[in-house]
Amino acid sequence: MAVKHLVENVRDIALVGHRAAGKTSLADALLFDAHAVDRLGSVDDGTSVADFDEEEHKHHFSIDTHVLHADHDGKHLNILDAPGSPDFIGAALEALSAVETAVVVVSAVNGIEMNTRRMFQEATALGLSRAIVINKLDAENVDLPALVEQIQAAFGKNCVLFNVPDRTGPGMKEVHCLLDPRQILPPSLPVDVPAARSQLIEAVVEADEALLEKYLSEGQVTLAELEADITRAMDAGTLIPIFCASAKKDKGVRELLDALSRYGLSPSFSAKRLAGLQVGANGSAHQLQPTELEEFVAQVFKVVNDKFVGHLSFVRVLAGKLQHNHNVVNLRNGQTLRIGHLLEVQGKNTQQVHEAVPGDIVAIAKVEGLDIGDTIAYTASAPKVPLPHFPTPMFGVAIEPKTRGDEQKISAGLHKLASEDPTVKVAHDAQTHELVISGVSQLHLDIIRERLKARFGVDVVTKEPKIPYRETITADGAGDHKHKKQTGGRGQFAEVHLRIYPLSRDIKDQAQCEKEFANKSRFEKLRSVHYDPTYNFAFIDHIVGGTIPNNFIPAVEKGCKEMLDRGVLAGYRIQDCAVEVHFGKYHDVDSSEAAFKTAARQAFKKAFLSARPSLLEPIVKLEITVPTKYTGAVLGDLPTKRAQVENQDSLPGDVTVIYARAPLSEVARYAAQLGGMTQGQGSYAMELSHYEMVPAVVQQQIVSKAQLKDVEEE
Ligand SMILES: Nc1nc2c(ncn2[C@@H]2O[C@H](COP(=O)(O)OP(=O)(O)OP(=O)(O)O)[C@@H](O)[C@H]2O)c(=O)[nH]1
Ligand SMILES: [Mg+2]
Repeated sequence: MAVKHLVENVRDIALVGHRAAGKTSLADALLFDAHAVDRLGSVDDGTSVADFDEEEHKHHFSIDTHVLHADHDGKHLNILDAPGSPDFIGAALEALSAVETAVVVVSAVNGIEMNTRRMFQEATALGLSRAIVINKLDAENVDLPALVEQIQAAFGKNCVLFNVPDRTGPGMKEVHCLLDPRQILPPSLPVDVPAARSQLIEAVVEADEALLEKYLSEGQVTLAELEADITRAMDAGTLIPIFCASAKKDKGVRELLDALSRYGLSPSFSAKRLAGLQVGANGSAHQLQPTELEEFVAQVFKVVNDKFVGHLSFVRVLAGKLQHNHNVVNLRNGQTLRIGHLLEVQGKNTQQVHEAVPGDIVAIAKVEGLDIGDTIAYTASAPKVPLPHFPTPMFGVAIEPKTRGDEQKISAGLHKLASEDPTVKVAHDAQTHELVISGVSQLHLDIIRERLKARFGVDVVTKEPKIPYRETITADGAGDHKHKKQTGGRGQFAEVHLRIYPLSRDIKDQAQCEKEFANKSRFEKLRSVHYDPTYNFAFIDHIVGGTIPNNFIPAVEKGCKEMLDRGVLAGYRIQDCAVEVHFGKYHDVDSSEAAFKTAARQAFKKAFLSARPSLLEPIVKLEITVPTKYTGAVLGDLPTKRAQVENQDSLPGDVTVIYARAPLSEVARYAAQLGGMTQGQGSYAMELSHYEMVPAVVQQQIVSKAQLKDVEEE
């Protein structure tokens, strides 16, 4: 049973950055140097403690955020190793939502990359303290001063070297700390030591007015004075220390561990994050504090459904103490949940603990009903922690089982996988009857598919999801049908005559429909009207003289409504029309409900086709955010997608937002195209705006494709 720690001795750290910068290698080295493991794990030979998952071994990249911990120098470090591929951004954002410090790992070989920037910005937006690790300094041809310059240009002058390697390249042996103003360092170091040291000192003293004044007037400060102010400077963001390392060669790792333990922010600094969360009754209400004595509040930041350990919900305790064998309330739905086992997690290994204090990151075992972002507490009146922000997935594919009968398993598996990843959404499209899964990218969904197979044993085929077109008419029309069959015994007979009219989209309910459309001035002998808002459809009974007996009228209406879902032109849902039944014939013996339904369906088809039918397509609103230098390229490309640009805005940091509307069919794969145009730096949000008529040429293509399919199916 692990020992309990004091809040001020906890350090919560997320390792983030671009793909393959060496975050997982660094995590393994940190564990090794802290003696949390006996052997230095390696991503290359599959012995990493962090990347233990089957798919991670196969692909050689991280997919999930892995939870690790180590004790060092009297401190308890929770280390969250996040994936660096933008495809798994959801997992990286989960990690950031649970920590005080983001360690942004940069590859010395590649410098700043797309996701380095994104992660740095996300950490800044969350108000986290940030540090940078330049990793892979053992590689050939590394230019350290140029890297530092690049980092400062991108993230600010407050990014300063904290230590320096004796040399870069395969011969790298150690790193030297720049902090002590009086320490004399070897002259051969690969940077300008006095200049780097001044930058470091200035960044530290800037957070402390008295010390800054002393430094400006006397020109020097002591090591003790600097050390006393580092944490404050990291909290204020005046200091973003850059550490030098080679994770693979285990160089600079011990020094990083020392610095994070000694100067890193403890959970006591999470007060900012708790701002505005009130506890207690009105009179005595106070701000939630990150202390053990406070009311207990924790937030779920990661969920796993493991084959072996079962369901695990990872929580970050924000205030108070979480104890095992207690009930908690899920503040999202008021549900009471029994917490049995609490686990401290080291990669795939777990160890039971009795309790957790603010800053602790533990997993709750085998409790269903907790989603990412949920707040749990002992009392239902506790404050709800705001939900972390995750991007809305826009890359969709339709999923079908390879083996018939697997539908149930697929749906259950996908919902489990979606519960683990806030950037996966699963939806059953009622209109197209497809199971559509949306994610960040093709790779992201490929991994989901692999996991579906590995964990739930189901194979699926994917295809582009259908665009939910709709059908309507643009003119009045008419159609009739005589259904007559004589096959031995009792025959079938029904004849139905219909007229069809476009119905204005402004009509919203039965009363309005009666007032503005289905009234006696238009239909002289009107008997009844049934309005259906789902389809903006009206069924009008205008039968005179009982040519269709009253008891068969509902069958006529049913027949027409069946066609609304089936569609006539190309199999899409019909909307905005009214049907009038005005004449028919029946047979005393052979007429039946079924016969009238069939006759009505056929009459409806004919009437619909005579009324200049048209396809409607969904138009989406797009909000596209790009670095300003790509604005021209994006604006030039939009018209090729039948898009209309409506507005454009400049944001701080040389970013432009473009507002446009475009047909969904043209931008269903926009993620990849925008990525290509902006070197992966563009993003967009998309939502439904309205339905519009499809251009005639496009309509022809869709209709002829649908007819081909009809023939095949017959
Ligand atoms: N030369 C050298 N290679 C390294 C170092 N650190 C990691 N690597 C190699 O870089 C590759 C990627 O390392 P990972 O640790 O998986 O990188 P990561 O940042 O975790 O990657 P993702 O999680 O997929 O974003 C592996 O082949 C490592 O062996 C280093 O310090 N020097
Ligand atoms: Mg990794």
